[in-house]
Amino acid sequence: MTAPATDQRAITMQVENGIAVLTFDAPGAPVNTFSAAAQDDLRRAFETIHRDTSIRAAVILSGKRDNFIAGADIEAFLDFRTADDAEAASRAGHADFAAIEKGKPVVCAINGGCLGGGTELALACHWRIATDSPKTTISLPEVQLGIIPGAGGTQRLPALIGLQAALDMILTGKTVRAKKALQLGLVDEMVHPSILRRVALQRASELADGTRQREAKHRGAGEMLLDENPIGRAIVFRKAREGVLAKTKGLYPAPLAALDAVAAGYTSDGDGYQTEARLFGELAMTPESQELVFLFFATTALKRDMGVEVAPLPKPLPVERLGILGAGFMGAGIASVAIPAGTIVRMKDADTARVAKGLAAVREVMREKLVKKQVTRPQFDDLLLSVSGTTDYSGFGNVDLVIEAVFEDLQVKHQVLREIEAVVPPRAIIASNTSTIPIGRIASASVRPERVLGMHFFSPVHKMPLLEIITHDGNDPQVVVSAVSYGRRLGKTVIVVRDGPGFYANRVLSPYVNAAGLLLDEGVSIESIDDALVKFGFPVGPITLVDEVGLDVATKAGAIVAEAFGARMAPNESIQRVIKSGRLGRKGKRGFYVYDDDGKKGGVDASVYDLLPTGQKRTTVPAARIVQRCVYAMLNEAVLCLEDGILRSARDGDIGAVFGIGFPPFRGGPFRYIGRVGAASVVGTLDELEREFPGRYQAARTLRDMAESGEKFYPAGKPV
Ligand code: T1G
Repeated sequence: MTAPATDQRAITMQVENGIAVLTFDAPGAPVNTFSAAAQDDLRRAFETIHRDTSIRAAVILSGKRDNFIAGADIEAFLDFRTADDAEAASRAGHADFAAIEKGKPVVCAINGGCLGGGTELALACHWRIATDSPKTTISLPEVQLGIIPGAGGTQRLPALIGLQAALDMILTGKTVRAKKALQLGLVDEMVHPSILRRVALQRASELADGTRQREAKHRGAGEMLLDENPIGRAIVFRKAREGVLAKTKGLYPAPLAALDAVAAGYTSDGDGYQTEARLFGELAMTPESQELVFLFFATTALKRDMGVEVAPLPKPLPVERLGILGAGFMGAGIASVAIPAGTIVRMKDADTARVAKGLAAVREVMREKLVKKQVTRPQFDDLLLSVSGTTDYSGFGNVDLVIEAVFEDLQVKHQVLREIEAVVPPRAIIASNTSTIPIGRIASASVRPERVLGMHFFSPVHKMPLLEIITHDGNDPQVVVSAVSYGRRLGKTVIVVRDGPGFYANRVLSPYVNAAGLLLDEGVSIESIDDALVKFGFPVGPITLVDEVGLDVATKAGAIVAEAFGARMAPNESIQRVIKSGRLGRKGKRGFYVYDDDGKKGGVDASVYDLLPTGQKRTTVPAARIVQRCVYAMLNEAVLCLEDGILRSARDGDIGAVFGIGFPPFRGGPFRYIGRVGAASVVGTLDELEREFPGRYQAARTLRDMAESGEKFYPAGKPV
């Protein structure tokens, strides 16, 4: 069946020596997905393959450079109206892949990203080949969308690679590369991309002729002992459930449902596929899944946003050489993400001891990569050769970008800015990693203020995904797009916000932390405050967060926003008193919690209560009220940031809160959460809180208008 000239089909087929070669190449799309049309193409192709006796076997491969198949078309989820709709989609997938599994031999030739339904297609095939390209990755990421594999993955993967290995992939959505996939038995061979097609056709022919059989992967005795008998499996499932609950606090239904679906596959009546389809349907309609799907589309749309409203878009300037001022925790953290991105880094600090400490911190992060086999030994050595230290400005004469991460003091920043502008090339971009000082104030000391902006990383830099880029009115758009583009090269999720005290992330975090401090002032226990917010979905509670960030940093940030926003941000007593007592938190091994010599966090340090307004006397506030007081302060401030033009869109606000300050992903972010609860209800709660805490919860005008109009921050459908 030859392809007509402008074939718009996603999957085309050609037959060579009795082998049908299916090429998946969705027209005009950067990645292949199982849209309804692509599924039809696949179904039709396999009907032909089964019917045509001259066809002995088939090969499936992708026509895309770095993508095999990215799974089901997630946009189609937006059309599911009921759980039955979604269940039907899963059943259709089951039928299609069962037809492939039961039919003539099919070889799956994987090059590039293979995710979700793409992996499930591979599992239904009879031989899997993956290329050793670094772009070739295999995963079942469905739980990250709040669903489970719905096209047989919960059934076929355990059968192929064993229960424990399968659960490890399904419950985390983790990605494996070809080498690991081969070890797991997930693929049968690994080849260089240049020979993939030839080897695939050869294998298809051998399978058809019966000269090649799949050998089941050899499994270790321990694995067999647990996987292959009901008692062993019961232990595996129990352990896995404990692990999931410990990690998710029971707030994410998908991984628990995945366990049920996998377990159903081992029951005598073998209705694993039924269970998978039913649970897939139910999960697709959960708010958790809908918010995680929102975050997927919001982050992919954000990848196209260069942060400026000018046309044509200026071309980003290259950043090959980076100068970092301050080799402390943040400076060294920035270096540790810059060198893996291929940047040559020169790091300066006041004396050799500080420089050496910074370089050692960079080495530690690289060593972690070596231990996790993310880099080879030679790559590890090369990375460390890309960073050097200095106590003067030698080596700064040809940098493209400078990021200063020096002490949070305007005078110090002005001094450093003047020094650096005297040595760097005029084209260099100068960024401040300040977390609160308005960029306009810093740039006021610059001879080239249009090239000065904020690049606010979050700690620890190599773990926190968000980068907040702060612009001031005088910025050159090319400088902004260059910083955005470089931030993405560092693997960061980048939002661009406008200048103002606390920018976005710290401005919305401050009233949240302050509310927690006011609860301490009233005698509420540290545990009940942190537990309430962790149960709401934050990774840690606000008091733990203050200890993590450092009481000095938190207090400095609090002071800047309090000066700017008055009563609404007026600081609480408790945190002030603890910092005045000299406690810094984890870094000083004394704060609200106790820390052992290695800085490992223990329980609450009861002696801290002696420093607080009510001393050892405690009062109780219901957890729901604690959440209201802290979270609603944040919600309202987020809307005020949009009103003040600090945020360019609600989308940036949601992504910034989720990826920067731990707002629960399954709640979508502050604006999504307001949308779910309803603006009228949010305003009602704010008004009630404002009556109790005058000046702290005055609802934003936008919220009042929305409460009237019923308008939402996001129209129905795909967020852009
Ligand atoms: N569905 C719809 N659109 C998708 C998509 C998908 N699965 N994957 C990518 N896109 C769009 C994306 O929105 C963007 O669009 C463009 O492709 C490029 O993406 C039955 C039910 C594949 C690693 O979770 O992780 O299978 O913004 O900018 O950085 O069990 O996209 O250009 O308009 O991200 O190179 C499981 C999700 C589905 C994979 C590529 N699959 N995708 O990253 O490009 S559920 C996933 C990704 C499932 C089965 C179940 C990444 C990528 P636009 P991009 P990239």
